[in-house]
Amino acid sequence: MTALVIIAIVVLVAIILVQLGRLSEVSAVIRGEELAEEQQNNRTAIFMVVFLIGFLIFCIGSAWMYKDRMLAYGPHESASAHGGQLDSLFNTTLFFTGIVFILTHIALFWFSYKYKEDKNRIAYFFPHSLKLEIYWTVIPAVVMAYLVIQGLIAWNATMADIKPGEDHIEIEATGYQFAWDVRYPGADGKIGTKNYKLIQPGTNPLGQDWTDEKNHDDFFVGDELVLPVGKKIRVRITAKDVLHNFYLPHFRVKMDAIPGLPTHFIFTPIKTTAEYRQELKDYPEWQELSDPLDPESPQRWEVFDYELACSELCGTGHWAMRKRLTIVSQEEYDVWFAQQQSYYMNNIRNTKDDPYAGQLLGMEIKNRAREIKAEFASAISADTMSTIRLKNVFYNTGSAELKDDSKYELDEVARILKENSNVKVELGGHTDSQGDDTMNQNLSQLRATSVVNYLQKKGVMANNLVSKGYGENSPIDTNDTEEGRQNNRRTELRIISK
Ligand SMILES: [Cu+2]
Repeated sequence: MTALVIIAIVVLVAIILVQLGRLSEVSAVIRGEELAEEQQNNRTAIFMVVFLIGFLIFCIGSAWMYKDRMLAYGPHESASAHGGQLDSLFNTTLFFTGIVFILTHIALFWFSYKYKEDKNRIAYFFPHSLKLEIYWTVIPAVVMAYLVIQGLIAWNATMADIKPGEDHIEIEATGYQFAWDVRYPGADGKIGTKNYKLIQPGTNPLGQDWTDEKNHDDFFVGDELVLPVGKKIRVRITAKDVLHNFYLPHFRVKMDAIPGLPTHFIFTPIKTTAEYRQELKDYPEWQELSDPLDPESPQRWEVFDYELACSELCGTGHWAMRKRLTIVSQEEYDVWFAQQQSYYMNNIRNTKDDPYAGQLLGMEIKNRAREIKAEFASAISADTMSTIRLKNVFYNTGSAELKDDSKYELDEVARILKENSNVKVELGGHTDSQGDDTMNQNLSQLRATSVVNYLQKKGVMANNLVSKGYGENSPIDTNDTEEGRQNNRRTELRIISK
């Protein structure tokens, strides 16, 4: 509405000026051309000065009025470590160009006024001035050199790569029409290798190489990226189809994402999302309702989020390339990180695409050791004598011979028992109900014995170990389904004294 009124006023003023011009033409016929022309010149000259004053007030006033909405001012001071330097570079440039802008406009319009036509004035002949030429060459050259040098210093500081061994987190952002795939490295801190030839729409969008163990714990984030405050972040930036641009405005991070030419950007967040919101809280424009139609809605500062946007016009769905970025404390980040699920383990493991289908991974072995250790610790501290199921002890079918991959769990059990030499345990063998009862009883006893023998071989004291075959007498599940029978065929470790 206000805009319409302003446009209407401008149009009306223009019509008035045109009508005045016509009026003077008519009056010229009546009063004589010369006099009319002189009056017209005087009027135009005065308009020039009025316009100059109005224009400068408008420029400076609007900059002042909207300064809190621009990056680098008021509530939008940089949220990254390098951002302040870039902001001050922009301000220095604005300072010098601002001086030139104001002086040239004053000169342009003031001279139009001062040198309006005057019949009694003769033009001054001024062919050459060496002094002036030196001034207008040297001053801009010095200012430009200063700006370029400052720019180079800021550029080198901002673009400096991570030094070898420097603590940082590396993530990867791949742009495509119209989204970002953002990949985190998982617990090993390393992003796995990829190859475009391995891209499978749906199952392997980036072409991750599953034979590379570094890929096994990598994970993707959905609509929200989470990063810790105060930590150096290196973002590998790339694209799959056309040019995109990785843009985090509040952090002054902006880099092209180019198909086939990986780029990167390094930044250190210095304000958490919560801290940034607290800063916004003091500004009236951020105290407005987030939804003007809903008086119950929270104020704008309360729902503010940092954002990742694509700032390359990459196609019709360009606007959809947005994600939230939440900056949290290191402790909150660790909690979030621990909850993330590996893409490989959830989507690829033991499918036809898994080169390690049926084999144990180094990561899984470590996880099993960690798991049994935790179970043992809680069993020892418990008041009752608890039982731990050895989920990863396997035998050859119908035999008591241990399979090779049982050793990972048993080695860990042996290590724990040697550390806790006051603890006595019973190893119990269990079968399902299929087949002959006596045979099951014997098999379970033999299996328990072979576990005891293995543990003894690994250095556990013989009088701390008891073996017992339970046959099919202690089922923990139904024997009517294959899954139930599988649960019943098991080896258990029971603490009998401690
Ligand atoms: Cu894009």
